[in-house]
Amino acid sequence: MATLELYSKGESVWIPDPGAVWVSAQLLQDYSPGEKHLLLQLPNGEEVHYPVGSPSDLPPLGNPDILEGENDLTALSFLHEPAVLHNLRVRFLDYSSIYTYCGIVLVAINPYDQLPIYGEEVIDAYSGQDMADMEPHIFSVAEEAYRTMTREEKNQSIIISGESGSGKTVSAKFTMRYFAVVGGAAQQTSVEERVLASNPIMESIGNAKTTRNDNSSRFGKYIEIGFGRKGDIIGANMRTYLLEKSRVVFQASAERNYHIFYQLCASRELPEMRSLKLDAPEHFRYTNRGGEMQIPGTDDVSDLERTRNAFTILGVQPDQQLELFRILSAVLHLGNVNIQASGRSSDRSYIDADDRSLAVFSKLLGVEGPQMAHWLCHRRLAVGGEMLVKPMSGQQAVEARDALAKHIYGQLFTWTVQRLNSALRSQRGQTKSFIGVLDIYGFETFDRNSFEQFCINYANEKLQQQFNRHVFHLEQEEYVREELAWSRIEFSDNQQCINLIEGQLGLFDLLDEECRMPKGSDESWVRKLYNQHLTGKPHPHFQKPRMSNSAFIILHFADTVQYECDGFLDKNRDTVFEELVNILKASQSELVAELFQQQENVSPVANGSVRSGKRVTREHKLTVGFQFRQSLQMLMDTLNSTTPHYVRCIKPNDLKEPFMFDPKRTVQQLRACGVLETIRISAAGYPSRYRVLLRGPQSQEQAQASCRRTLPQLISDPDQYCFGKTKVFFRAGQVALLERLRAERLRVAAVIIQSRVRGWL
Ligand code: AD9
Ligand code: MG
Repeated sequence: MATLELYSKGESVWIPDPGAVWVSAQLLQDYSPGEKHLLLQLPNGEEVHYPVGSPSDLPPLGNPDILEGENDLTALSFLHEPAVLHNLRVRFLDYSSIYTYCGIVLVAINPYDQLPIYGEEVIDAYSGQDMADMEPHIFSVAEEAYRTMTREEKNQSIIISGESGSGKTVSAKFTMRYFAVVGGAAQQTSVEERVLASNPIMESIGNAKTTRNDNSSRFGKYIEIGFGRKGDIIGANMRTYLLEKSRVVFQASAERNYHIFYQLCASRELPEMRSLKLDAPEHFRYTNRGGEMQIPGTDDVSDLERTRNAFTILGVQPDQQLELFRILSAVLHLGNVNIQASGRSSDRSYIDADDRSLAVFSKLLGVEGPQMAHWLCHRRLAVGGEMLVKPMSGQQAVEARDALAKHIYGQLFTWTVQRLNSALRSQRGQTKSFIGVLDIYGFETFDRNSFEQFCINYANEKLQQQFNRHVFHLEQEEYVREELAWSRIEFSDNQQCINLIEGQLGLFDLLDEECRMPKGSDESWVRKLYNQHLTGKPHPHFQKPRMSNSAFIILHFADTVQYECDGFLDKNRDTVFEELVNILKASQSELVAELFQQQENVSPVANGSVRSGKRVTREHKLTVGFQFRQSLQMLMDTLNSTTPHYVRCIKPNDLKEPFMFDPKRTVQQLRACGVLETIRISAAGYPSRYRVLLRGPQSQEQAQASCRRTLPQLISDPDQYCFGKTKVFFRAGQVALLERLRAERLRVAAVIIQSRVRGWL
């Protein structure tokens, strides 16, 4: 709560507005406690009575004009949502400044416009500079990480988050380019070139057009760039998270499958591509579901050329590239295999002996067509100790075919990452330290949320916790360093919500258990969740929607999200039938055989679950959820062992319009990415610090002494400030108070000067 005396005539306050979220209004009268209204003037001149039941209803105060456009939000005297929003908007719209600090976080607003701020000369300007001396920039974060790494010989990480289309991947690429320049030899050597070449490859196989972003990354990535003793890049290694495999077989309206498929289709007339028997993407079931095959401004043919060049730079030879393309084309042909239903109640299925797509698929992968056809439509079951072969219904066979396609793609993706990693491994001795760049999906809430959103939002809870703990740690360290008479600051942790998800009898735990049950179902899992977390003492972060028995609600730090349970079990199991994989393992193609050697989620022979048609995973540790939890824990361990730097990307409008600022969308993201939470944390302590800035020949002691003398006269409540060893710490609002006094002093001085000039005094 700001000091009441600041609510005086002429001051500005922020009041809620349905369109602009917040609008500024001027106080026309002083406020005194007990009054039921504030008399305000809106920007359009209208006067309104703003109801004030009690002082806690008072609207947030505006910041002094002098702080407008500050490049660090934590320098604002009042740290609240309207102030943050206003400041970001002023910088973005009036100064075209897309970057702003918020303490240790860099906020980056997507300009949707090519800005001349990323050239090599800009990199040179930032290189070697102190972050505090430079305008906020993605390069200043990169430089800070690089300098800290060389100075302290400690690993660093740059954690980039934000919603889809906010600019994470672009930012990650800029940091990589920065390192390639500052950590490169005088002439670009093959190492930096290889590190950068990994980007187009990963984008071809892991990015796709969605309704939100024409080049949306459908996986999370953490790339560690290794540096040698002289601060030069010597290698890299990446880890990926949760590729969206469902896209391989289905795309929502106006979306596309992974870029690589369209690149291949577009290049089908090239002589070396002829054998792949490709067609236009309209003709493949796996590429035409979204209805739009072209991305304006994108040329799939030249993009494939770029992909191939990048592969070559990374040492994947053209013949091996063709092997990869063969497998990818086979996936497309697999999708066109026609499965026919038969039998009295359509409980059987078959594939025509002359199905052309099956023939091409089998030829491309070097496998037996008839075997494939048989095992796409049948399944082996153990019933009473005996092995039976059961026909599958048309629907089941289609699912089996799609599961196989997703599996092949997933294996190919993993293989490519491993292949790139071995090409990027340092050949010039030991890595001294690394800088890891994390480009990971931000918090997501859709109209319908499923397993994917659940995993993504869980990852964001973990990252937010890491962030909170780090911020607190830093704050506390500063208080200790300044020897403040203050021991610990309290902070709210999201551990409870994390426990709900990953703890014992938590959501993942019960999900894995349900997956192990032969007759497990999504509905029975969600019932167990209600039982576990609502009966007795209800979990504070868990709720059941009133109108549904097949959904659950989690109160995340960023938002409240309802998840539909439908499909959780299947997505968590993510299995394919063993017989199909065995056929691929026996492929004549070396690469195909290699891809399927290490098996993860292959269903063993099912156990009596004939009627339910469910696939069974026996090994609990192989569920997608289990693997995701594990890889995330490894990521957290890595991040915690590094010095973190944070970048929060904001998408300012949904129309991809250059320099257009939608306050509603922006506020929503500021809340979701934890920027406002950080502000809240800072505001709970001493957010404003002024170094003692006194002119004249005063010694440090004299300056401090005059501060100690003066402040009690200016600020009556001694709890509102605190003297550290080298700084004075102010509570929120106090800087505004001092600024006002200063402005008044200046006004008086100005009047005096004017009067003198005019000869009145
Ligand atoms: V997703 O979660 O992978 O769907 P990202 O990665 O957050 O998403 P991306 O980096 O791909 O978004 O940015 C989306 C688009 O915004 C880019 O293709 C550019 O057209 C645009 N963009 C983002 N950042 C900048 C920038 N600094 N300058 C200009 C930008 N354009
Ligand atoms: Mg991306």
